Amino acid sequence: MASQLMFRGSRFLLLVLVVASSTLMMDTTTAQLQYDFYNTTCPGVEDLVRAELLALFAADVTLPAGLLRLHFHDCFGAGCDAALLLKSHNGTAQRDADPNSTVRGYEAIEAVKAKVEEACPLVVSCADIMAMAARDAVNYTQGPAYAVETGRRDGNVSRKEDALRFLPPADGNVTVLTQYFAAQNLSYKDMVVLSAAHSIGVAHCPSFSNRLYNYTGAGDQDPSLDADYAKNLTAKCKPGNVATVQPLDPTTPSTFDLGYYNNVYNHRALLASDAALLNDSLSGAYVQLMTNASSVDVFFADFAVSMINMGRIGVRTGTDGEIRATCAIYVD
Ligand code: HEM
Ligand SMILES: *[C@@H]1O[C@H](CO)[C@@H](O)[C@H](O)[C@H]1NC(C)=O
Ligand SMILES: *[C@@H]1O[C@H](CO)[C@@H](O)[C@H](O)[C@H]1NC(C)=O
Ligand SMILES: *[C@@H]1O[C@H](CO)[C@@H](O)[C@H](O)[C@H]1NC(C)=O
Ligand SMILES: *[C@@H]1O[C@H](CO)[C@@H](O)[C@H](O)[C@H]1NC(C)=O
Ligand SMILES: *[C@@H]1O[C@H](CO)[C@@H](O)[C@H](O)[C@H]1NC(C)=O
Ligand SMILES: *[C@@H]1O[C@H](CO)[C@@H](O)[C@H](O)[C@H]1NC(C)=O
Ligand SMILES: *[C@@H]1O[C@H](CO)[C@@H](O)[C@H](O)[C@H]1NC(C)=O
Ligand SMILES: *[C@@H]1O[C@H](CO)[C@@H](O)[C@H](O)[C@H]1NC(C)=O
Ligand SMILES: *[C@@H]1O[C@H](CO)[C@@H](O)[C@H](O)[C@H]1NC(C)=O
Ligand SMILES: *[C@@H]1O[C@H](CO)[C@@H](O)[C@H](O)[C@H]1NC(C)=O
Ligand SMILES: CC(=O)N[C@H]1CO[C@H](CO)[C@@H](O)[C@@H]1O
Repeated sequence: MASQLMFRGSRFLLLVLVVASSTLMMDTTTAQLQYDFYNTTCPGVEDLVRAELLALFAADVTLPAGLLRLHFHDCFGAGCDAALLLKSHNGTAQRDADPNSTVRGYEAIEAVKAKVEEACPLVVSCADIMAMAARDAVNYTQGPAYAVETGRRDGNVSRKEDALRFLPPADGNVTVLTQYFAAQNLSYKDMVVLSAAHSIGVAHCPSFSNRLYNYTGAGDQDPSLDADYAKNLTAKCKPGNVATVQPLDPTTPSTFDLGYYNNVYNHRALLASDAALLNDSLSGAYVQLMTNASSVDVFFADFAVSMINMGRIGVRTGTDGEIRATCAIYVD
C-alpha cells in the first residue's frame, strides 16, 4: 500500500516536470505561472520578501503557522488571488466567514507588500507574496525548501460564501476531506500530505472540544482519542472556553517535521480531520510510513509538490485580475 503511494508520488513528480518543461515551450498567449516570474520586473523580490519575513518571524515565532494557513484559506476560497485579504464594510468578504475567524497574518502580508511596493511599485501581486510567505514559513520552521511559481494576479471579488463553501470541515472524514480537495483539483494524496501542515501552529478549543465532551451528541468522548492526551486536553479546554489554544503537534509545536504523523498514528491528533487519516487504509498506510524517521525526505518532497499544486488553484494570470498597491482594501 505504502509503496504504491510512493510509486504514484514519483510518477506524479515526473508528470509535474513534464508539464513544467512544456510550459516553457508554450507561447505567451496562454499565461501561466512560472518560476522567477519577476526576474526582470522586480529582481530579488523573493529575497526581499524573505528578509522582511525573517524579521517578523523572529519577533513572533507563531507567525509562520498563521501565514501557511492564510495561503491555504486564500487558495481554497475561490482561488489563490489574495481575495481573502479584501475587506467588506458589510461583513460579506471571505475573511468574514466563520472558518476565517482565527485566520491570522493579514498585517504581515501588508507590511511585506509595503516594502515590495517601495522597490517595485505595482508589479508584484499580493497573491504571490502570500505564496512566497507560505514557502518561507515552511522553511523557517525547518521544513522543506522549495521554489514557488509566481505570476499570480489579484482578484477584486471576495465573497463570504466562497470560504464557507470550499473550506473543509474540521470534523470531516477522509471521504469528505477528499471531496473538498477534489473540488479544488487536488488529489487524495495532496489531502493526506497537506494535512501535515498541522505540524506547526495551534487550534482553538472549539475546533476540537466536541471530541472531548460531546462527540456523537450524547455527552461522550471520541473513543479513538488517546486517554492520556484526552486528559491533558480536557484540563486545558473546559466547556465553553473559546480563547484557549492548543498546539496541533504538541511534541514539536514550532517545527515542521514528522511529529504530526507520529501523533496521528498514536491517536494523539488534535482535530478529528487529522485523526480521520488513520481510519482509511490508504491514508493510514502513508501515516504509518511517516512514523519512520527515514521517510522525512519523501515527506518533504511530497509536501513541496502538493504546495505547488495548491498554489495553482484558480489563479489569475496574464491580463486577468490586477496588481494593487495595497492588499487589504475595502471592496464594498
Ligand atoms: C485537511 C483539511 C483541513 C482542515 C479540516 C483544517 C482545519 C483546521 C482547523 C480547524 C484549524 C484550527 C483553527 C483554530 O481553531 O484556530 C487549523 C489550523 C491550521 N491549519 Fe488547517 N485544516 C486543513 C488543512 C490545512 C492545510 C492544507 C494547510 C496548509 C497547507 C493548513 C494549515 C494550518 C495551519 C498552519 C494551522 C495553524 C494556524 C495557526 O497557528 O494560527 N491546514 N486547520
Ligand atoms: C527570467 O525568467 C524567464 C521565464 O522563466 C526566463 O525565460 C528568463 O530566461 C529568465 N531570465 C533571467 C535573466 O533569469
Ligand atoms: C454594502 O454597504 C454599502 C453601504 O455601506 C451599500 O452601498 C452596498 O450596496 C452594500 N453591498 C452589499 C453587497 O450588500
Ligand atoms: C531554508 O532555510 C535554510 C536554513 O534552515 C537556509 O539556509 C536556506 O537558505 C533556506 N532556503 C530558502 C529557499 O528559503
Ligand atoms: C463520512 O462522513 C459523511 C458525512 O458525515 C458520511 O455520510 C459518510 O458515511 C462518512 N463515511 C465514512 C467512511 O465514515
Ligand atoms: C475514526 O474512527 C474512530 C473509531 O476507530 C471513530 O471514533 C472516529 O469517529 C472516526 N473519525 C472520523 C472523522 O470519522
Ligand atoms: C479544475 O480543473 C478544471 C479543468 O481543467 C477547470 O475547469 C477548473 O476551473 C479547475 N478548478 C479549480 C478550482 O482550479
Ligand atoms: C451535545 O450535542 C447534542 C446534539 O448536538 C446537543 O443537543 C447538546 O446540547 C450537546 N451538549 C452539550 C453539553 O453541548
Ligand atoms: C500530558 O501533559 C504532560 C504534562 O505537560 C506531559 O508530560 C505529557 O507528555 C502529556 N501527555 C500527552 C499524551 O500528551
Ligand atoms: C525505516 O525505513 C528504512 C528505509 O526504508 C528501513 O530500512 C527500516 O527498516 C524502517 N524502519 C522501521 C522501524 O520500519
Ligand atoms: C476588478 O478587476 C477587473 C479586472 O479583473 C476590472 O475590470 C474591474 O474594473 C475591477 N473592479 C474594481 C471595482 O476594481
Ligand atoms: C480576521 C477576520 O476578519 N476575522 C473575521 C472572521 O469572521 C468573523 C465573523 O464570522 C468576524 O467577526 C471576524 O472579524
